[in-house]
Amino acid sequence: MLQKELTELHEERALHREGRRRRPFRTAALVGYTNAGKSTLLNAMTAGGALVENQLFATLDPTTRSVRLPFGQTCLLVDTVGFIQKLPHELVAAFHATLEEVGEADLLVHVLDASHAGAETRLETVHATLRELDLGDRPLLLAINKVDRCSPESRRRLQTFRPEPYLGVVLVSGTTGEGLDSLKSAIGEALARDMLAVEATIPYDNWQALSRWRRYGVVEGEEFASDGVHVRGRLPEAIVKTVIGEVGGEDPAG
Ligand SMILES: Nc1nc2c(ncn2[C@@H]2O[C@H](COP(=O)(O)OP(=O)(O)OP(=O)(O)O)[C@@H](O)[C@H]2O)c(=O)[nH]1
Ligand SMILES: [Mg+2]
Repeated sequence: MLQKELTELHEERALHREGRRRRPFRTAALVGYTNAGKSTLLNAMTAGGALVENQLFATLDPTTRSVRLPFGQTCLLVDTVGFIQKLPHELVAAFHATLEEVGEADLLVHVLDASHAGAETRLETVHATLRELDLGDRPLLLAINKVDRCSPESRRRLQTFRPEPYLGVVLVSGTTGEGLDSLKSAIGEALARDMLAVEATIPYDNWQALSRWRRYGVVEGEEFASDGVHVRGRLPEAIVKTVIGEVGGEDPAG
């Protein structure tokens, strides 16, 4: 019976992964302790209206918003319920909804409260939680939040903080807006890592292809030639064909 359950679980995960690959938009989930400032950051980055409150578990339902990244790429940003070591019983259901969202994410952005005394212990707890949830190998960025409350010394110390296994560390403040552009760039770069490198010539009468490329992928260079726009960049595998068609595209990555 256990073997059967394991197999089913495995198949389910594979389906989820496949689903992730087929969606054109990439998804990044904000994870971390309660009160770290996840909802504040989501609001600041998307100018939306996610609930922000200085209370335990202000976020009970995951909230998703779209955000424009540098180079015009769009991604979905998911707000989640904060992780803590021992979850009150009545919040388990809310936590499960969050876990489903987190499980679907292409990238996790761990939001850490720099002004909290036990920040390093919390970093470890979140890692342990992610490992328990089988999310230990998901690409990770660290957003060190509330740096507006840090002393110049601790800022300097944090600037050289490069813990494993993060792809990048960004110092941010959801309230002052500091570092948000850097965070967006870091998210864009991390999300483009598993896209395919593509070069194509897009005829001038197919402007939709170019706008789709900008929306779902990354345009790294474009040149206006007589036969169309020569574009170089990256695209999610799932939409290479719909964007550049069967003809005119090359895939240098193979
Ligand atoms: N000084 C300062 N305060 C911040 C910053 N970001 C968030 N806060 C404050 O921290 C408190 C918690 O912020 P939230 O965004 O609700 O935290 P959260 O991580 O979403 O919390 P949960 O939804 O409970 O998991 C609020 O009072 C915010 O105003 C920041 O960059 N600097
Ligand atoms: Mg919140």
